Amino acid sequence: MQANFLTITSPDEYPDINTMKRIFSPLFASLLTVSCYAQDVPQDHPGAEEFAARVEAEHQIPVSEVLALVEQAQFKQSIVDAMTRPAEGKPWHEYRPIFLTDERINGGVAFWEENEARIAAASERYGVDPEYIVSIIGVETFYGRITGSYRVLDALATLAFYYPDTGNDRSAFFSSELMNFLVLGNEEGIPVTEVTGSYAGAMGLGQFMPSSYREYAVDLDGDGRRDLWSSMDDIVGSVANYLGRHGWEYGQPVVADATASADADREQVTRRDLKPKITVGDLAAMGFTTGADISSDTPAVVLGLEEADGQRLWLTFDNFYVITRYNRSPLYAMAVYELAQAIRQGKEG
Ligand SMILES: [Ca+2]
Repeated sequence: MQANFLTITSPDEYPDINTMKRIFSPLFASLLTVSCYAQDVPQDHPGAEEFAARVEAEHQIPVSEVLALVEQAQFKQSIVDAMTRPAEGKPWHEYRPIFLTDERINGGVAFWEENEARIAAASERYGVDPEYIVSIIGVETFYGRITGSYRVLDALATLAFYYPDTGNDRSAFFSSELMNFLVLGNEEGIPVTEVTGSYAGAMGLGQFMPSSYREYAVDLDGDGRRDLWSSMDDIVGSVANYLGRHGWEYGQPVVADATASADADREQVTRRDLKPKITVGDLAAMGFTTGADISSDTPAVVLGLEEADGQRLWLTFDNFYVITRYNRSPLYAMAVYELAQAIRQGKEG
């Protein structure tokens, strides 16, 4: 089309206005189409064919069907950028204020009161303290106010096929999540080219990744569908089921303040391996004690977090570890703990 335009060179060949309209209207129309709908042009992605072959082999979805969906995924630089600067990179004293706000605490009390019966039902059924169900939904999406505006298909394909070089290549994880997402679409009739979520592809009020959705989402309202976007019963039930299945123990401690003696074995202080293996009694013998009333045979970990004025120590227990199954960061789990306490206090008023 542009080549035709350039061939009009001499004045007497210059077309009249009606001819111009005939030439230009389709030209502008097509330019307009290209600029408005550029995002919908199918894209080839590196590794997409190999990925499609794996999906067919493992889940019997034909290669052609997989490729037709994956080609609709759009690479998003903003997703790569978000992945390279997660909030979990901040020190605790900067991370904490993001979540421990009056608005989020009061929002949690309101959310709990609005959903009192279903939260109580989920808490009882799955054996999870109710304030933690509320707190996780509060930290994840501010009780549904921020569920993410990225197309999940774009997020997962971008991170599966274009994972940024951060020294920790998680492309295989996102490739597996993309596979689970396509399977989820097949199994549950979720419109995979439409649904939105976080930049990492987490969905709904509880921000479930596709593999978690398939494994842990529940149909608590009994309508035959697991809907983590709009069924509040399914949402609170699924969060509770997730924690319950990962070993939550109702009414058991999550964390306790800790102090270290001058000769304490500082090697025990960690932020990485949060699975409790050493008992509170043995940790006391190594110099770490707590003022809380915790049985000496309770397994614990000594966690150190940076406050503005230096490191603060905590003992964390099995329930804290269960929260890290939702998000590996100890900052995340501590925010969930503190928000849960504040919401419970606010509710009991
Ligand atoms: Ca349902």
